[in-house]
Amino acid sequence: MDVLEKLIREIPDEIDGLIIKEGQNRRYFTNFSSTEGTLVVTKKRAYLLLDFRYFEMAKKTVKNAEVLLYNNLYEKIREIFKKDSVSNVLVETNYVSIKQFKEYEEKLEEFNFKQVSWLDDIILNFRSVKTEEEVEKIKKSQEVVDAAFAHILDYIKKGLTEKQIAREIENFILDNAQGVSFPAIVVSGKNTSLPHGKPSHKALEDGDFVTMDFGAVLDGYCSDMTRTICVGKSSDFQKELYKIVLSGQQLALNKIKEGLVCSDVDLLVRDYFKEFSYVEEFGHGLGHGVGLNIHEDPYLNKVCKTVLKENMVVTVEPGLYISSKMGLRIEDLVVVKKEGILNLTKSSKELIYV
Ligand SMILES: [Mn+2]
Repeated sequence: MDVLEKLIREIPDEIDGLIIKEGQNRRYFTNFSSTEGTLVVTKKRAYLLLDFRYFEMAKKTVKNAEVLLYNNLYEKIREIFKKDSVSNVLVETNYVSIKQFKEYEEKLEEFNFKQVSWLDDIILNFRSVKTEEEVEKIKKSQEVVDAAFAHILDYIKKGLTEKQIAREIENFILDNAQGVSFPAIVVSGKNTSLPHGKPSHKALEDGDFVTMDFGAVLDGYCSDMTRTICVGKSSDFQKELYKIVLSGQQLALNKIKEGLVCSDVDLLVRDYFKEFSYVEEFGHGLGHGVGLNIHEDPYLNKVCKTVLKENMVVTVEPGLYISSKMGLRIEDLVVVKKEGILNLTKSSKELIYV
């Protein structure tokens, strides 16, 4: 069933109308991307309100909502609400500022605006479970970053700076996708102890770990991967640390399937690292959902009690960071299935030397 149709069916009795403003939410429901727009949903149908810039294009492509051109947004919303006998309206509490909310109340005073999180919750729920088309788009997006990794292995060598490598990764992604899903992280040597360090002018030296974390946006959908490689020779300690992180990740990859609670998956890896006395060294969550946004529900962390469902797409990215010495992270992007996972990341995870 169409997601917008599904949303209309689930509107609670006491609500008659919804206003959806946030760009990715609008895109999710209508498959139409625009910087400005308003999706108005009533129990009868959905309306996408656009200005002159987008109207003609949307009219041609949007199938599941009536596309309307507006000059005065509030007048247009009033028309729709009157026609469809709306009195109680929900807006997105996550995105609507207090100022904006007051404006709705003032400009559309005959309607009753409510601030409850039902709308935000249901949108997050919907978006966390991907359709087959969405999975396909994320898969294609991930293929670009796998190719970017292969490309960077040819390029990377001692003497190049973190910034040069980050730029090379980003250029590759820009040539092969719509954009990057976040600025590429490339850190080396001591800088690898910072999970989200910024690429610097530091050049790669013998014995450095190099952690590269990057992603693409293709057809609106994000991808995300991390690999850590080694320059020259690695110490026994580096080999050992790499092995622990990799087996921690493998543990989670073997276990993840529909029905597990997110925080339990995180705990599994956390407990495994504890066996090696690493606790503080794994200071971030195990993973996060990926879709139209690079970070979205569900989160594989200590607090997320979401139960994994088939076709949720999550990263699995354990890391260990030894303060001001070194660190490493390995990240794959996977689709949750009934009996396991589909790993979208194809790049090798053996410790690669350059
Ligand atoms: Mn990630």
